[in-house]
Amino acid sequence: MKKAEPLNLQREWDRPVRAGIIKTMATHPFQTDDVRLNPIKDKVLAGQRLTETDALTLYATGDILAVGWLANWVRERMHGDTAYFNVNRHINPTNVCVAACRLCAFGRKKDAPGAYTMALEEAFTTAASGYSEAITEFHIVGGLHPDLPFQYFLDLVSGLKERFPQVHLKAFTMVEVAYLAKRAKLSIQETLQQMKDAGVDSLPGGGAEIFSDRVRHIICDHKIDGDQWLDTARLAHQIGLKSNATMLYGHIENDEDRVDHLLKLRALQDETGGFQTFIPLAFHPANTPLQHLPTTTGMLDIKQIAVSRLVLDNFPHVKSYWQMMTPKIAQISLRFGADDIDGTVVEEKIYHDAGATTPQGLRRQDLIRLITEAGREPVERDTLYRPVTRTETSFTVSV
Ligand code: V47
Repeated sequence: MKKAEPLNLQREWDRPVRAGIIKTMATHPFQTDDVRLNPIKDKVLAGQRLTETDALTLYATGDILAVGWLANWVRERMHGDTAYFNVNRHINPTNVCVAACRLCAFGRKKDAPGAYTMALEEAFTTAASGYSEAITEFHIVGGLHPDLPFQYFLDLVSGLKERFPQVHLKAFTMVEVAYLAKRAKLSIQETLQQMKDAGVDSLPGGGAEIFSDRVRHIICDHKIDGDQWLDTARLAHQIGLKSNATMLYGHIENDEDRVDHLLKLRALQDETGGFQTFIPLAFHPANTPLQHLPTTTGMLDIKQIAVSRLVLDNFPHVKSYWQMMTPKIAQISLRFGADDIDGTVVEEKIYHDAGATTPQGLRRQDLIRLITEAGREPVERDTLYRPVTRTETSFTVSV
């Protein structure tokens, strides 16, 4: 009797990705039957800047593979096969917020059920609870609390710095900065300087939403407007704080609004060079006043990543944030323009309140697997994109 073949119990993802299994798109010739894309291809390959009309064409075309080919070409020229991730924890000190944005399911009025504000000690304990993973970044954002004094936020930052000196503090959106400045009766510049002095190392990209006044009036009426967001970012960059930038898409905006947003960010980046990463955020409508809207589709998510990479030629990084995009779309995005999928995150709240079905955190090895199976080389980074090398118990950052 023929002996049975031994069962291969090795899981698919434990096998090494064989070189050449996944051919980079760049090894295939560019092809499209959409003639409008040919002049755009010529510009991209010549390293020329795309115009507003080009960007609108990229949104309008149905040829996602051609747009993806171009974005991938740029991405590989900038980063080769490297795909970044980091080990971070989100801390949301309060969900109490006066803004009542229609886009948001996270914010609560002060006395509403579910409203919370962490005492400082509670925030420090929360920070410490994920620390076993040797976190390199705390991402700290929260609501616009009507009573918490500016000093609370300074003490939060300095207390975290004191307890976790090697962790980068990426804290407070431009919207929070502007609100705290108003409440503390300080200039934006002074507010940013005091935050920096207390230990803020850089700023996250949130609150940008969509700069268009028409859309902003509907989705986040009481937030600072687009120009104020950009002015605050400019001031942060001028005092040496790097920041990220986001764009919330997939609600009531149109292609023109998205292009306007990208071009405004590109213009500011020409001026300051202070942006590190652009992160398109797919709108999650559940539990928001806009919950009648459909969620984004995979095609739009992928296209948004690709168009961002092509238009934002002066942004070093485009992140496909797996919490928003799902791990599957984030992984595919690594071949459509993205070079980063963000981090372990640990305890994401903002999109989970808005119905996100993704896990609230992933482990290092999960991120590495996603990247490796996309045929990319995982590189753990710190917030400033310096490679992180780990041993069992510690990590070092290459400078
Ligand atoms: O500004 C709020 C968005 C942002 C919803 O800088 C929503 O590295 C979708 O900016 N559906 C905060 N989005 C998150 C953010 C971020 C995330 C990850 C990394 C970085 C970074 C920044 O989340 C808000 C808003 O645009 N948001 N509600 C919602 N229902």
